[in-house]
Amino acid sequence: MPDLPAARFRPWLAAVGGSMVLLVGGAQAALADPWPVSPQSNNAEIISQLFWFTLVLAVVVFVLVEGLLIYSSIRFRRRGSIPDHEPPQIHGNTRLEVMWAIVPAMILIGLFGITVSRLGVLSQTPTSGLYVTATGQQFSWDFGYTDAGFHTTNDLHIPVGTPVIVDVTSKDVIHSFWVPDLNGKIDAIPGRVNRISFEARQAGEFRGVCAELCGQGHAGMAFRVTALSQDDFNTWVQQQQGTAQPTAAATEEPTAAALVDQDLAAEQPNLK
Ligand SMILES: [Cu+2]
Repeated sequence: MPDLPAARFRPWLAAVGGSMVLLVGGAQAALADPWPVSPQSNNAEIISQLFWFTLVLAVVVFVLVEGLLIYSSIRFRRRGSIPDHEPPQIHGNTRLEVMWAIVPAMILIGLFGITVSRLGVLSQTPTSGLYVTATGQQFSWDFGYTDAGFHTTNDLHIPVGTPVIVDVTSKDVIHSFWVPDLNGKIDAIPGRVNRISFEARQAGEFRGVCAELCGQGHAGMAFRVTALSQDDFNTWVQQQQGTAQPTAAATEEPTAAALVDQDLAAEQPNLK
């Protein structure tokens, strides 16, 4: 074997090293939220179970296949010089071949069946709950609380323990409404309304994104979902409607709008 200068390997080493860094970095980014491993709703739980079931099955198959491959490569490697006679010719093993066709087929059919049955559960929308519209546009989300008569931008508040039924549409191009902790994605298509629902289990803030590349500002179409207890949600709705009664807490903590008014008054006394 001719001597290869170390310099010839350097670009390869750099490429492999760079790929490793990217892979590790990517995995870290993927492990950050949003990531469907902390389901906070009934529907997200179903998706999460399906995800883990499929992943574990895939890992078992991967380890089995790669293990056999590595074992065979080492166990049956060529030892010594090339033999001058032809190795024994094998014309297949029917039982083995039937087995390795049927077993993967059974696994895939099983996965298909489980997925379809779960999709059936996920596509059922409750008949009553809180109705909200979500309208995507380049590059923000408008949330309409039709019954309460107000809209918000990039800020969805929901009550805990109540089914939330979201009618998703778009004003311009195709977007996709996705709150990983609460449910899967659903397309926002101009001229069409797609319905999705979820029921938050506990109070908290969840990240929502547009999951369809929709233009230059696509990355900016992130929104926040805040799940509140029913009482807190009712208070928030009243605040949005501008009819909130001043409560003890509200008197102690002035709203952001009131603070801005105070600042303006301090800076420009003539305004008063
Ligand atoms: Cu979008």
